[in-house]
Amino acid sequence: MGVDMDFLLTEEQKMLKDMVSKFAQEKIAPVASENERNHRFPKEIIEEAGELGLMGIAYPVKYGGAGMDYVSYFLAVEEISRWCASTGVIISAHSSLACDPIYRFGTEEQKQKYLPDLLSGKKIGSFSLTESSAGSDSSNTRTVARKDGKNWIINGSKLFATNGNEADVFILIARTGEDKHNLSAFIVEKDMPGYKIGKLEKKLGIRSSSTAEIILEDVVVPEENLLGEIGKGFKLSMITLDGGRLGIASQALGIARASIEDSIKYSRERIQFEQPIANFQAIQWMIADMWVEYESALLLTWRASVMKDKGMNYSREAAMAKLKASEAAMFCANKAIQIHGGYGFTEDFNVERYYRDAKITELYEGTSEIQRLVIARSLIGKI
Ligand code: COS
Repeated sequence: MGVDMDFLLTEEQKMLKDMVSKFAQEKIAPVASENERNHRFPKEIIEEAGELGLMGIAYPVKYGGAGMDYVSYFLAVEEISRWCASTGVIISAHSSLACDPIYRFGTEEQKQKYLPDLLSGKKIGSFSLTESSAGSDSSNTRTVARKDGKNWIINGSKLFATNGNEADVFILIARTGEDKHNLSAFIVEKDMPGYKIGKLEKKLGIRSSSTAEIILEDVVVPEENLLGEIGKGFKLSMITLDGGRLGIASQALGIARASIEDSIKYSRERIQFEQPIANFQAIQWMIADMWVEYESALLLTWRASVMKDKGMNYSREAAMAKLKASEAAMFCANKAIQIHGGYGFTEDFNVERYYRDAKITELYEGTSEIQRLVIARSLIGKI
């Protein structure tokens, strides 16, 4: 099904989109459901994605990236999520939440040291901000980093780290001062002493991606691994999450599109009352509404992506895109099951997976309530 907005793309963006779509249909689609059911991380797919340049699309060639723009990257996340939302978030968390802060805030040495392996997919990245008492309220971070000679010693624990179980490199946020927002970011490697993976979450959806607890017991981090300035880790996280939210918006768009495309196919094939159910207005209206939701979210995501490419402030626009796209994904996945009827409730069709996967997009990288708060504050001001 042609997407009506392709005319806005450059030739390079179209080529990338086609290449990713082909890769996703050939390599990801056939194994997506089985991997998801078995909570299996798609290691070989991520390796191949790395070889194709998909783990570092929007980063300069000199650090091992593909040298393309953010619009291209978000298009790729949507194409992949169309077939497997777990793979979509693995790539998005790696690229937006781990590579982006290193590229944006890192020293030249840090970029040279970490980016080539991350952008080529040889290593996987993760971002550890959330804690048991610091979910929406990120600045309530309890994990503490204290300076000891030429090292930082970090103690605490983190929750819900996407890619946590497979990642080699973590962007870790810890408290470095009393003031509520006095947090700092560190580049932590999984082999650093005192670093441990804790509980792996069993989730409703996106089960091929890992969601891990991270335990930090006197982890020794060399001082050169401080990322950005001391005490500026909260802002670094918020800026990083602005980009991450566009990754999740793109993932949600992929789920919405999958729901629509599968529904159209099914409604053309399913015969009831001696005709395809696509003949019924009840079905047609659902599909029309799904498409309007999808394209509204696509336009918002597109605008914010272009703003990111232009170096503009796009916090509000990213929040709007994520809010709308996650609601579109939920709406479309719900309708997709309705159109599939009882079959949609079984594992014989993919729509039950889309429905389970869609829900997380309203939760992670800022709940829908946090997106509304960001949007409202930017309009009204902080009261
Ligand atoms: N870009 C740049 N700076 C930002 C920013 C952004 N997107 N968001 C906030 N800041 C800055 C503010 O400008 C403020 O700076 P000054 O102290 O210089 O004025 C500082 O950060 C503190 O901001 P604020 O007072 O708004 O912080 P709050 O503690 O009230 O938190 C929310 C704001 C709730 C919006 C923030 O904590 C948030 O986004 N929470 C959700 C976190 C999240 O998405 N978690 C998901 C898990 S991540 S895997």
